Amino acid sequence: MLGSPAPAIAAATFPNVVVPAPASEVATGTTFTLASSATVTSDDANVGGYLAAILRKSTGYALPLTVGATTPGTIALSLSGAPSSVGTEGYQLVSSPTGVVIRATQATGLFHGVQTLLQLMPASVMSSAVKPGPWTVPGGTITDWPRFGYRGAMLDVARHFFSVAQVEHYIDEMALYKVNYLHLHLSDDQGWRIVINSWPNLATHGGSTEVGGGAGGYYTQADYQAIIAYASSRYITVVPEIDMPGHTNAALSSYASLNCNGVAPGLYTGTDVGFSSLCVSLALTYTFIDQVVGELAALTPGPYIHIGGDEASSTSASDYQTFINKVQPIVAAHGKAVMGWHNIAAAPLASSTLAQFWDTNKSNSALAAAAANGTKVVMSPANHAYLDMKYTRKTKLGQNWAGYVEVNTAYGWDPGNYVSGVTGSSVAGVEAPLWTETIVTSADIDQMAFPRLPALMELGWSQYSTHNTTSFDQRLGAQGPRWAAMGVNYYKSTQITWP
Ligand code: TNX
Repeated sequence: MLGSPAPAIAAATFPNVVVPAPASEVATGTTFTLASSATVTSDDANVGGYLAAILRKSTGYALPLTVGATTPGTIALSLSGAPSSVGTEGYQLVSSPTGVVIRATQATGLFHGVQTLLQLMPASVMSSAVKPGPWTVPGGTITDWPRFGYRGAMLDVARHFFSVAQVEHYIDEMALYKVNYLHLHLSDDQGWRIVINSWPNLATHGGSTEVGGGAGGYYTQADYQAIIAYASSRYITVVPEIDMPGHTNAALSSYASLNCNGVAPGLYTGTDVGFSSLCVSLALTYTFIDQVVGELAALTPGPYIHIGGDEASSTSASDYQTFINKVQPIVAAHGKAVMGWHNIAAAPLASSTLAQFWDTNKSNSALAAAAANGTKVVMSPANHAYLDMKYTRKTKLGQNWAGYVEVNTAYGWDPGNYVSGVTGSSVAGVEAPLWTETIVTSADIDQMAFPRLPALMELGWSQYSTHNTTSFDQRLGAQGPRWAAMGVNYYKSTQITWP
């Protein structure tokens, strides 16, 4: 009939389930269903093995894996043919009725594509027991790459010690949300957690307790290397932190000679901060740092050694500057770049030094000046990014000195435009620190990290054009059944509708 409108064809859309939100999604409306006869091919053995292991457990299918095959399997992970827009960490995922192809330029991109594929499948795919399926994947193309190159999670193993197995468990959880740096806070007033062969008392004495007076513990150098290898199998780089000049009571207690007065203080099991300092005027202090950093650098393949530098309230301002000036070249001499809490911007910073912003105050003139001079900054504002802040007044674990951090507070800021004078290309990324004064078990870690860690990693990965609280809350809700399938002890925020 003349003038009648053409019938509307509903455009297909992907289900709104992927966290972090991908850069681009084009749905076709078709569905792929994994059959028991399906095969997996991969140009990278590690990523192929990772995917096949997860799928075999929950589907019960054989899913034979061929590495470097010329004919693609039902699920094919390919290191050729990716569009250049995906860069080094991104991927393109194409799901058609006959199978799924993920293309990337590097194994890390394939791994990120695999996380997206798993999130497009039913939640029970994450179960470690066989489930019924059907194992469907919606059809279409996802092309995805990160906004920021640094997407970190920090675990404080000093206030409470966590075993290698516990750290690996957390690594597996963070990998689901495209984290690429694990910052290990290895020393503090309450404990020193890694063996340094040239200063053995650090671990044996300094590692012998923790907050509350428990047994503490420490990593042997082999343990530390095992954590690094495990993280690397999930495309995560370890950043070790030795906090100095403050937060050093465990070291000062281990060696009387490191103290200005030559007297070793006792071990400390409380939760105060700001009372300890290395002796800035002592030559031995720098021999100590050189040897500690030397051993740590030799064990660490990643580019950064984190020197802390926070809350040095027992160090005078001029001593603090002297100290940072002396320590930066020591780290550089061992072939590493310095990372430090933003307080280090009180001293002139080397161009390779990465500052980590943690304050609740958005204006910081020293940091803005450093950024104007080329310093890159990782954003961890305590009132949005600290996983040890309570969600609400009722939260049992955690602290509240930076306020309460509910899910939408964790999500509701833009790391690329947050601290005045530290925007755009000055921002290296986002990190979610978990301090552990009140955190003791893996279930505690889960409770504080989920769902806020995925919220923060969406800020780190997703293009800011995708930022939308309504969409995010829906996608986050879709993670709940996945965490249930994995046994993650997540916080059921009332801000989210959990299906
Ligand atoms: C501040 S902010 C600290 C840590 C505490 C934390 C507790 C910063 C770099 N340091 O020493 O563990 O608060 O929330």
